Amino acid sequence: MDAREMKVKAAEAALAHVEDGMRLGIGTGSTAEEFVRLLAEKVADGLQVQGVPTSERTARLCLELGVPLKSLDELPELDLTIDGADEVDSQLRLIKGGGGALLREKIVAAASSCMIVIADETKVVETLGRFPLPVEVNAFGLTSTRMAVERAASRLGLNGEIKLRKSGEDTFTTDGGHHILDASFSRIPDAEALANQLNLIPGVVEHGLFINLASFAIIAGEAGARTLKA
Ligand code: ABF
Repeated sequence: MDAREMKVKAAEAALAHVEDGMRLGIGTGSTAEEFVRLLAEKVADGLQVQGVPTSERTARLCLELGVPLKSLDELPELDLTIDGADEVDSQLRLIKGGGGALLREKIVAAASSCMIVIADETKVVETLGRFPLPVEVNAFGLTSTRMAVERAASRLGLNGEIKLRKSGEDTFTTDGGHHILDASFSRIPDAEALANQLNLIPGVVEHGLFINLASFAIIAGEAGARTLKA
């Protein structure tokens, strides 16, 4: 089974949890896009859902495929969010934000009664951190904020390159108009401690550590899709 087939398998399994009339948070990334394609087929067959997209990219795909959308202000409480991840550990702690949508993804996930993570086997790790941690920062005082992130990480014994994300020659800008620092810590043994420290830094808008947000994960591997619960 190739990577795309695994993403489809995870998306198919997640779709089984979507009930008629649900208010759905719809994630960003290639796995979430497979979910949108399958969801659109069900909508075409009569499934009634209202979707809240976590990125402009996802919104465009939903509109193209006929998935009805509302804003989070119109639907402030969601029944279920389906979203991808860059890393998942055994406690369902996630690293997200590789796609640059972490702020809206976290807001939507937090507004949802249930969050299902869909991912292929390669995303499951014993310890978070192999994937560089995205930290969304305000454009004002960028260098000061990066230095504050370095200090906070260093206090926790975490060191590694912290790079400003680029988009070609330009600095990457999120849907919210912010920038992203990608922090390569290699291993993050205490995700909660790092999350708490990052939350204290004024210029940090959000970070890609998703803790206590996922209800469970659907992980697709060679043998099919399995459920990962904390
Ligand atoms: C998104 O899914 C991001 O938070 C995360 O980076 C991405 C993973 O993308 P993919 O499913 O393409 O691996 O939610």
